[in-house]
Amino acid sequence: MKIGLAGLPMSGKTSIFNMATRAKAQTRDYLAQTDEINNGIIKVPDARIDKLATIFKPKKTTFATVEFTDIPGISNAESKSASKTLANIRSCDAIMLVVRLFPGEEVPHIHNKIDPAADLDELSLEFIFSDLEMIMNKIERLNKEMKAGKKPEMVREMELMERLRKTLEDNKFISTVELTEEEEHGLRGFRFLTQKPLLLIGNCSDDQFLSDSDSAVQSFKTACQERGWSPMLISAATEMEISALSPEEEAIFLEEYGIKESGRNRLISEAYRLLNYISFLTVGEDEVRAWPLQKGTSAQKAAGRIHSDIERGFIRAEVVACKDFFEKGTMVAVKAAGLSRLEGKEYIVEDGDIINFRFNV
Ligand SMILES: Nc1nc2c(ncn2[C@@H]2O[C@H](COP(=O)(O)OP(=O)(O)OP(=O)(O)O)[C@@H](O)[C@H]2O)c(=O)[nH]1
Ligand SMILES: [Mg+2]
Repeated sequence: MKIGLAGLPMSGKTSIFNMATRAKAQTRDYLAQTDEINNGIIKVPDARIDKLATIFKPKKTTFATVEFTDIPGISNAESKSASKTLANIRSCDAIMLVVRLFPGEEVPHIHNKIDPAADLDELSLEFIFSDLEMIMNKIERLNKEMKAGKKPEMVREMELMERLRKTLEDNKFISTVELTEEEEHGLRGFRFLTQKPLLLIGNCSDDQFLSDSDSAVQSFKTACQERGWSPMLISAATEMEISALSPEEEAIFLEEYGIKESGRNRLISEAYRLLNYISFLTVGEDEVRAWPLQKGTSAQKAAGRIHSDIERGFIRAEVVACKDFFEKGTMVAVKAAGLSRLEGKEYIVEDGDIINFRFNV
């Protein structure tokens, strides 16, 4: 799963990328607009895995991972680099849109002032236009095909495309359209920008982070609310410094400043939630591991995440909720208490299930 950091130029995307991945990618200075895309893979912090590793003392401990990609700013729809940027965003599974809230005259800005609501209008228009263009092309192709011979599925598809067109022309995102499972499936190939899971990051100063009454913060939150998007505040400059510390130093720093959770951890867990992901766990002497999985996945499909042989030869899944395991302390005690379940292939895996697959190949 890949999460794209997108937004207007100079909003702090690369700073947030550095904070999330502990990387040291070049942030923007006045002179250089970098066209570079930064990619980084980060492990998803998981206290359950830490705990299981101390119990099983495995040779290897593996956390779930999320891939972040930092995309240069969208400047304007006319330029070539803008369409390249939008294509890069299209290839992501979810978008984190970075909006600048922090003040500072010295940094050039698209409206020459800090105006999160206007930034959001501009970004959403770029996305809407880009999707609309794809839909218009599709409608044109369908019209041609229908002239050559009208088939019922073409009529259905045309009806859907017209519905999406109307939505976008009304300035709304495709994610607001109710789709049947079949329609949803049919649209997957388009990778519409306005259909992707979306998280709004307000990049603010330390003062703004602590003050709810700041006007930029207010305007950002209201604009998100109006559109039904979830907002999150991060002070990228400070968090980038925090993430350059060693984990021990970081813990001391956070404690000293009374910060409950680092921005990096908040960002990663939000990313997980945004993608509707859970983790199932496997344990043993060789490896303790978290496996990311879309919520609602069956046990047999989950087995396929480990190996296609296990999916194919699936017999049963032996499932123990890790909460029960931590309470009882050992697998023997869990079984004695009747808390180990044998589940079939249709069983829907839950977050924190410790699973041992029985299979036959
Ligand atoms: N004061 C302050 N400055 C910041 C903050 N975040 C980023 N900056 C500064 O803003 C400038 C742009 O930051 P970047 O992270 O490079 O922004 P970007 O969105 O990646 O920019 P492009 O890739 O060029 O679109 C840099 O000079 C940063 O140091 C912040 O939270 N506070
Ligand atoms: Mg950048």
